[in-house]
Amino acid sequence: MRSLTSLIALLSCSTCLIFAQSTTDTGLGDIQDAITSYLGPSYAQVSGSATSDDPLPSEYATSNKKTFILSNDFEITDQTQIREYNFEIKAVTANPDGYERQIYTINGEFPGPLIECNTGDTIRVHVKNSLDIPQTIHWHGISQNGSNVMDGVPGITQCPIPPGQNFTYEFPIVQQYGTYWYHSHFANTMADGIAGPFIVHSPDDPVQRGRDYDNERVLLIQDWMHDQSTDIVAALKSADGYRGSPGAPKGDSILINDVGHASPDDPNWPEGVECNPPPRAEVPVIAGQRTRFRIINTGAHSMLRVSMDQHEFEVAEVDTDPVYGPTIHEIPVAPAQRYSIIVNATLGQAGDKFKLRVHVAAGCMDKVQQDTWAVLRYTNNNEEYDDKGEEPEDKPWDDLAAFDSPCRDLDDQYTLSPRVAIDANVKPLQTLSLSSKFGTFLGTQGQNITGFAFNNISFQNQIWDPVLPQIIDNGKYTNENVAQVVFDQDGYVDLILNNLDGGIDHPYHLHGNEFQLIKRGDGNLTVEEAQAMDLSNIVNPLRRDTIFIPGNAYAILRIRTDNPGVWALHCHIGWHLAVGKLATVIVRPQDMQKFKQPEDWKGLCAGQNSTQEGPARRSVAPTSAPVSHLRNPRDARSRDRSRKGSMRD
Ligand SMILES: [Cu+2]
Repeated sequence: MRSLTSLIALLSCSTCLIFAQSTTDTGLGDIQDAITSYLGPSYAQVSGSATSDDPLPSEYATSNKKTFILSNDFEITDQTQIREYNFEIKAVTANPDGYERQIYTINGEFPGPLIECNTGDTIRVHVKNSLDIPQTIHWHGISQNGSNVMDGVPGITQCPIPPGQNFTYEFPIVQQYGTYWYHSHFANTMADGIAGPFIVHSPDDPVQRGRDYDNERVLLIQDWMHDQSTDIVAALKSADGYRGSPGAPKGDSILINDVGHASPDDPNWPEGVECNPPPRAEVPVIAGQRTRFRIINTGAHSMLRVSMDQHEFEVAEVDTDPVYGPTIHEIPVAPAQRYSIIVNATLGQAGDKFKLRVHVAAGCMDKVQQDTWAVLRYTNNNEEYDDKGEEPEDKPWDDLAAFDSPCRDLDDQYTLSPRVAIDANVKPLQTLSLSSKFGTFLGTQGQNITGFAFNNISFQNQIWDPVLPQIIDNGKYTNENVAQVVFDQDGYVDLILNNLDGGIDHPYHLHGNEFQLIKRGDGNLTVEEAQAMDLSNIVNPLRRDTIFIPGNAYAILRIRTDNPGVWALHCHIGWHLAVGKLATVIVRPQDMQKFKQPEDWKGLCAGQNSTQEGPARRSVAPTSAPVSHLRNPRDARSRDRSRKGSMRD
């Protein structure tokens, strides 16, 4: 039996995970003309060859330029409206990096369609779940003030949408603007492709089009796996782990705007399978103009560092908050974090090209170097060129971080001052802490659970018996399947996050609230120690919703409790979330009892087994071989591939 020490050692090196299913209109108007067959005709032929013997869906993923190139025709206004979208979650086939696999998509698009709106708009998304597993969609960074029931966390704020069923998410954008995104919150199926950008404009945004920049782009970066996330999570929970480790896997490749470049030389590449990477992604800018890139790390594990050869950039937004930031050569982006950077394309003319690099920050992973690049292309009007995707000259900045240098958030290295200044100038009414670590914990059934926990409770998701309706009905939540901290005061409170894992860094995300980052420090901090500090006069601290905390370190977050609700706080490394790393921050439960419980929302739970536990848990500590239905992803894939190969010939 593996000792805890060796488990932790394995966790501090790296590993992996992945998911997929079916068609509809996107709600985005003339979107169809911009949709192109994903990765060209040589792959389209594959789509007709699938049979019931073949696990790959017959439909092929599409890619939509409008997801990445925001139109200046979008009217930024305080006139509000309802923005309506149809999302069908379905499995299709895609080859984003040379390896063809089933992925999960919204409407067959990879990435999911752009949601774009103004502050004050109401978002209405009709979701149809055409997968054979349940699903939910979470709107990352949206406060859901007054609409907690729409937060999209199965087992916390709702029962998931069962296979074949529909649910409509509807919520107003209250006083917020900036760079958001949406993704599945069911197990780690986000890692199979259910994610997309969500941009909120406002005339009040201090970073203004026309004054501070000329054009806008979305830049999505992520690590990517060749196996379905369900297979990877199942393997992580087994005695053997995934690829021999219980640790979160290193990506098989890195995608930039959902295109990557896997290598058959990778030790995990299945034998006998062809590697046919698509052309590198082209990221167009307008020559002579300033582009605001809204960078979103949609990945499941890696912190990624982004740079553009010969181009410095100004950091202008952190998560959703406009900031006065540094002008730098490279920016680290942890999973789920967002940054806006402004790049001036003054080094050439239309047709010129430069490398846009993404490097894995491997200092907090397995210390194996992993990089990729896309083409930063100067254009007149986003046109394409004959040498599309071909390698630009290699001219990296000479001060890029070493691949194995420590993983640190940008605020650990530079001052980032919110442009809308808010001082932290009151004494917090309450201070509470959540301490998280990897280990073996006691489950609700008295069983041992190996995984991650907050305050010694490893999340066991009672997926069909969510927390929120229980608090609405009873004013409190008494089950012990998920850690909770309760802030019942109306004002400002402090939450201490302690990362007790020696060798593992984590990106923590708090739903429903952005927080002021009051303090970071090494070691662990008690509530008493925090209360003894003078934390009542901090000038304009950084605000954000996702923070990267190194191992054996802490952060103090200040939260304004003006948003009653049950808010998930979890690690955004999807593989860690899937093995228990989620807690709840319950804000003013007495005021939650006024919440309305929509009939269709309650209906999602109807007829389900409320005692069943969902996928985001780690079952009894593995002491025997995995059960037979948990196929070894690699073996299964090899079989699938060989069959496919012969059909193709
Ligand atoms: Cu984590």
